[in-house]
Amino acid sequence: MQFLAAENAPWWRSDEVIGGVAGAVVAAVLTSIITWSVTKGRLSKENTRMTKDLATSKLSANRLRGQLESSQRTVTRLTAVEQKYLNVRNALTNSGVIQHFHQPVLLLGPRAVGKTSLLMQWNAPWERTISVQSTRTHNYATVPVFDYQLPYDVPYAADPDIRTTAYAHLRLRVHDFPGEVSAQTKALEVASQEALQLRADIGQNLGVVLICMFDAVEVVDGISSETNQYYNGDLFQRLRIYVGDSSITIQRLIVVFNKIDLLAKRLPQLSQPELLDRCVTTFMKLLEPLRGACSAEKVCETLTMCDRANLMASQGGPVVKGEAARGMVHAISGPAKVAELLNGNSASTVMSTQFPIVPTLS
Ligand SMILES: Nc1nc2c(ncn2[C@@H]2O[C@H](COP(=O)(O)OP(=O)(O)OP(=O)(O)O)[C@@H](O)[C@H]2O)c(=O)[nH]1
Ligand SMILES: [Mg+2]
Repeated sequence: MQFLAAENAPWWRSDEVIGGVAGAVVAAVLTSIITWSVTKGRLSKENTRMTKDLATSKLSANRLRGQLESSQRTVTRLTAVEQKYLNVRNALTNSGVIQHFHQPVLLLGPRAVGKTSLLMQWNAPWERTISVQSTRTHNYATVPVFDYQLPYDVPYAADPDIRTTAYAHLRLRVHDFPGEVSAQTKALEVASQEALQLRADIGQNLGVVLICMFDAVEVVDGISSETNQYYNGDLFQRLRIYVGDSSITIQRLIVVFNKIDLLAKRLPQLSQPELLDRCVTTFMKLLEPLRGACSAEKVCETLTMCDRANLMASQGGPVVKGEAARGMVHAISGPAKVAELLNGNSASTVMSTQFPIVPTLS
């Protein structure tokens, strides 16, 4: 059976149908055009935005690439620096540091008793050609006592993260003065400065070492007026006061009777202990001004021969040096080191019995 429209045309050829289809097509086309147009506009905007974004991203990528390259260069440089630092660190760790400890020593005594000769025995014992001249101004020399490795590591000063081996170098700083009374002001000044320095450096109540020298021949010839004036000079009076107010501490008083060779020639019948006794008896009263400045156990005495013209016969220099170093070795290295290094190398202590034990100030 067939559906026929009016005038016998097929149903799909009827005007109504055609019109409806056309309308629908036109509507669809229009819709598509509008949709396309709207979409195109949006896409175009989107495209513009994305193009911008892309450009921005490219810029950003370029910047990041630049930063990456710069960082890579930095990393390369820092890797080299790190390697250098590790090398330096290794070198410093293995190098060790030296801690210097100085014991101040003051050589005191009138003209020509042999102060400079004693110092030269310590400072340049191999030098036989230097003739000793009268000292014109204060000077000092550093005399090594001994060096050793400390039993602990210490932080390196330049970088405390680095710990390294420490070596202690113990030395005497020996001050030599002219033997005139006028040089005593300088000696007192040096004693005060050294006392301060010692407290700052070592922090213990160490003090200065005084070496009071005498010309032993005065046992026979009588005490000279120069010797009398020197030991009754301002220095010894003032030292008592400074010790009293704790500005200066005397670590050790070493009394040295020098030129024992000449005294022995004058008194050939006496043995060395007898010569020493004669010296003690003769010179003891000259140390009267130091009574109260120094307690008995700090006093010792010895005979010496320091003539450089006869070095082979020299005597007593190492004993004086050992006594001067004793307090510092004890404080820094301990009593065992004192026993190891200084036993059998000590001065006698006859005079100490004549010093008051408790310091007194008038
Ligand atoms: N025979 C002998 N002569 C000595 C001895 N010690 C020093 N002398 C000599 O004594 C003289 C004076 O010695 P110095 O060491 O200059 O004495 P000083 O105490 O430094 O003298 P000043 O610097 O003037 O205060 C020098 O000619 C030394 O060679 C000694 O033990 N025996
Ligand atoms: Mg001198």
